[in-house]
Amino acid sequence: MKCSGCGVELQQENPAGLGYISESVMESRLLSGKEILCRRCFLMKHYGSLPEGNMVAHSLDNMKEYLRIARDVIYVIDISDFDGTFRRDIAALLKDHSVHYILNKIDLLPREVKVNEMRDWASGILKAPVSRVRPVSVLKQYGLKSLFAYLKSSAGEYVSVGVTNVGKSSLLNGLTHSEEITVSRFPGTTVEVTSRTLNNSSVTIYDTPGIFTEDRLTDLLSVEDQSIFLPRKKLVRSTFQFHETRTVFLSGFVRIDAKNENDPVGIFHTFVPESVSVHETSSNTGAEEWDRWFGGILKPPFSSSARSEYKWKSEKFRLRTGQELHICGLGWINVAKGPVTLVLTTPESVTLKVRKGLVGPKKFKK
Ligand SMILES: Nc1nc2c(ncn2[C@@H]2O[C@H](COP(=O)(O)OP(=O)(O)OP(=O)(O)O)[C@@H](O)[C@H]2O)c(=O)[nH]1
Ligand SMILES: [Mg+2]
Repeated sequence: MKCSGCGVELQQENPAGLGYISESVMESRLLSGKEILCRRCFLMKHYGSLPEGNMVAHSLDNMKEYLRIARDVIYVIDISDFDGTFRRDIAALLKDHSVHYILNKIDLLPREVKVNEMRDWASGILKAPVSRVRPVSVLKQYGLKSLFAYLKSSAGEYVSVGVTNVGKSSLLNGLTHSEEITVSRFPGTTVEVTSRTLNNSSVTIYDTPGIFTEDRLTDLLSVEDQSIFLPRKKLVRSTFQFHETRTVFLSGFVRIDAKNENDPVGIFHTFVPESVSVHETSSNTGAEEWDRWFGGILKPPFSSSARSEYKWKSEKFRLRTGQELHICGLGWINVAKGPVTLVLTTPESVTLKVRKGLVGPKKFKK
């Protein structure tokens, strides 16, 4: 028998292993007709906690296996971390597939970004027709009805893939009006492929474990910290207008030294989850102050850790009006009035990407 939350084969021998359920719990759940969940799913669903030692990291090699399941692929992307969740290495594996892109979590974007604009923007980057790019918010149940109609008209079987925490399992629950598949704020919730047939249709979708990445800022956080970090509300916009140089910290992990090249002022916005500290300070701020603030006034990290535990790099970018710099796993900087020169100091592993702005330069004046 399989766990109805994650699809793992249930077992009663090894309490530390996947699929464990004690004999007495199994009996009582069977008698009462309640869903049969493994201990891990039970704790995640009902207590929002992740039992220790139950992490399984899935890789691109695992994804190659999942892709054998169906020719039609649903690639779920988190629009609030577009460059961290739409990945060239995954895209390369999808060459022989028919790909349908889901931009999930659109509820996190600023109100000013209209759905059609983000759809056009993404379709340009993904090099896919607009019809193949479906913006949704599973949380707000936005776009699910039309997605359902679209999927019914396109194919019979889909395999849903993506990196961890983008909402793949939530999407399948949303499409089937159920809460059966385990969803959580922890990365790596799904550990086994599981499938559902959409109500009143012959469409089957396979949900797969999320691929773990190494270049998102969130990858540097503990699993607990990642769950605190995960945004539920709209990303917070902060605006910086400056004449000469300015230093801004986004969390303890990103230092931005900005230089205006414009006359008279440069303007940029930052967009980050509400749990991230945004701190503007003097450009003379030294390494000792930063060390002291790390994990204190500059969060994340939410738990105590030292800045010296990480290797750091500094990269310089010259950005024009309308361009953005995405910090994978954190958020982005939008240049409303450039050119500006930005020097970003971040942990070495974090990928930074210059892109055409999702937010147009005239959206927010200040
Ligand atoms: N804000 C917002 N959060 C969402 C949305 N959809 C899912 N989430 C949240 O994102 C987190 C991860 O959701 P899951 O469905 O478990 O993600 P997953 O891609 O299946 O993750 P793995 O199984 O770890 O690969 C949960 O906390 C969800 O509540 C959405 O539309 N908006
Ligand atoms: Mg999942």
